[in-house]
Amino acid sequence: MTTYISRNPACVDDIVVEVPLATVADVVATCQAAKDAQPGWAAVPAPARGRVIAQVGRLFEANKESLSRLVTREMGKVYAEALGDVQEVIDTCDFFLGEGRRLYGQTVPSEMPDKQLFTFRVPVGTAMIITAGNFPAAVPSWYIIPALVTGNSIVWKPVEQTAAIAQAMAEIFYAGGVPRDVLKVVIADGPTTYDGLEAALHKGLVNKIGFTGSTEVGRKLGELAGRHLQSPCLELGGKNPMVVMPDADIDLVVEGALFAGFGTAGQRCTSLGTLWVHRDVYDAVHERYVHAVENAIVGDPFERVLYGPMIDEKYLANHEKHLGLIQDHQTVYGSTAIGRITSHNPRRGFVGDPDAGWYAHPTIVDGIRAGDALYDTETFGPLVGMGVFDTLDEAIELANGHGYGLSSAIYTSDPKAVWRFRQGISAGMLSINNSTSGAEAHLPFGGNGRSGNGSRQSGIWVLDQFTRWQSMNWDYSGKLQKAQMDVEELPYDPGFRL
Ligand code: UN1
Repeated sequence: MTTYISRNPACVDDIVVEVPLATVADVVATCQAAKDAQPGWAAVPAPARGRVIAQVGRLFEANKESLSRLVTREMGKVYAEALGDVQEVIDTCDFFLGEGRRLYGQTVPSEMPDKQLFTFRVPVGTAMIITAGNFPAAVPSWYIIPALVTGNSIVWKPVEQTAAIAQAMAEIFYAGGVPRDVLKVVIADGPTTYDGLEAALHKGLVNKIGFTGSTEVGRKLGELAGRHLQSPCLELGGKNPMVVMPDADIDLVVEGALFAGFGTAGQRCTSLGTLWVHRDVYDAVHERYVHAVENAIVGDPFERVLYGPMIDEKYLANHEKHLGLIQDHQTVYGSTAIGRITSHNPRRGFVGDPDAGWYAHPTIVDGIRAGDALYDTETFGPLVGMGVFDTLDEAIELANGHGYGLSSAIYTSDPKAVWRFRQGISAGMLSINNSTSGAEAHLPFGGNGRSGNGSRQSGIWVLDQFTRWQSMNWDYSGKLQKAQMDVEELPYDPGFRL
């Protein structure tokens, strides 16, 4: 049996868990078990399912610190952010616990007498949820919680790097009252997951795919879902722009761009991609941003640092690969070196032992232009581009031109610029005078273009991902009344004028 060893990325000798990796047959069997359990769960009255979500929320709250410590230990985000990650699960439970008492349908008038129309939300069935490692608690919960309250069963395939977090979360769900077969966790590598999912779809065991991860994998899963006439919920990459107008508050810009670019070591799908600065304030922003990044503390994620290690070796290698995209007309700032931080390639002010983990220097790449490799490549690491613009229209074009459309931001004190930006930006989410990252858990979350297929998570909007509308008409007239044909027309006078 093949196993996966999940390690602490800040101290790779610390093994967090060793888990068996599922085979294709295991994935299919897991889907079958979840499929079999779904009708029973859907038969539980929705308010009772809502109570389960309330109980789950209480348990996440009671276990917030221990789960957050595990999040920091297994995936390396700083402890304050780990607390936020878990808080987002609690917020999501708070939002959806009442949905069991709503799940509203409508009563709709019929065009004929003695007939009534209705709509109902019906669960889609069994959902396969595949999630990334950067938000190991919050992002899965955005799928799992609304899927549960609406009566679906779930097979959750977290990324292997966060296997222990997934197992701990599943135990909290079970303790909160979710039946074990209604929420199944399966740990498998990418190709096995794909093949297992393909086989499960073929057997009719999966009715919905939810995926958070790369655009490349999203495309493959989108094709697979399409072959089975399904529309997946895809939350993919981003190259999130931050536009700085000449009237921006520069202190706020620097603070926002520091968090947006380097929080979670740049491994958020909402992380800042390129900081686009108006020519009039370029030098001022550049100087202060470089100063802030150079002086930021990197290191042990349990200490007071801006960011800790990369999620694992693979993520660090990916970051190093992106450093190879830096071109001659660009200049690098932000640290004493680039690439991996080690005792031989040190970072000033580093906290902890750099050789023990997968740490990367923060890197600002100055001089980004449309057409550069770094203009339209999502880097998913501590790398922020900087570029100049002269007009807002040009900034909007630069902000949209790469085809990603997840998050975006503008810093300005001019309401006209805000509204023009809102209208022109193609991203699904925009921030005014705020970071590109840090979305709240009850607004629609999702992107367009290379960032997703337009599906939205969170809040009331995600309900459309996990339910289908069923419409019903009830004719109690005792005769066949034909729609469009047997409709009474009231007389009117078409020639009437005052
Ligand atoms: C992600 O990176 O996949 O908006 C999700 C944010 C977080 C969620 C990010 N609340 O940054």
